[in-house]
Amino acid sequence: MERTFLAIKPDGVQRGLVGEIIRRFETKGFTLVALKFMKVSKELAEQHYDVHRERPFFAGLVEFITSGPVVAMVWEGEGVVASARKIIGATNPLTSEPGTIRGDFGISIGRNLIHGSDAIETAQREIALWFKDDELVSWQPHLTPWLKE
Ligand code: DAT
Ligand code: MG
Repeated sequence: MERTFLAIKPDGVQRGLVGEIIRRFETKGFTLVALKFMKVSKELAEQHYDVHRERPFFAGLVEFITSGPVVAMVWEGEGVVASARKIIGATNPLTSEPGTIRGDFGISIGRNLIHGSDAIETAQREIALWFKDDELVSWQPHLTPWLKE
């Protein structure tokens, strides 16, 4: 089953949006597989954002993501990677569609509330980076027959 990695960034935590953000994935019908509240080390932040290492905003991004606690999560479901990206919205909250998390709650690209994996392969890499195998919980929600035929 397809899985994605999501992380509520320090601004989402500081602004008291943890419940609101998790609710959107939960009520959509995706399945929570793992969740932890944690401070991010510089090493983990740099590995997570490795593809952006040469970008001018890299240092600021690492500083921001390590500046306070985050909520790291794995969610499961058919098409969850692309669907979660839609629920999250475009990278710059100023132009994200209303109805998306970033569109509803943000105004700045450097404070865009949540990370979501951008592809299935990226999700696999990020899940392995942030979670140990025994932190991932496989379970069968009783809701499933009411969500899909
Ligand atoms: P996304 O988080 O939508 O996948 P991304 O992978 O292109 O976006 O960039 C990772 C994060 O880096 C993004 O959430 C916010 C920050 N970022 C991206 N472009 C930026 C820019 N031009 N200035 C400042 N921060 C930026
Ligand atoms: Mg990205």
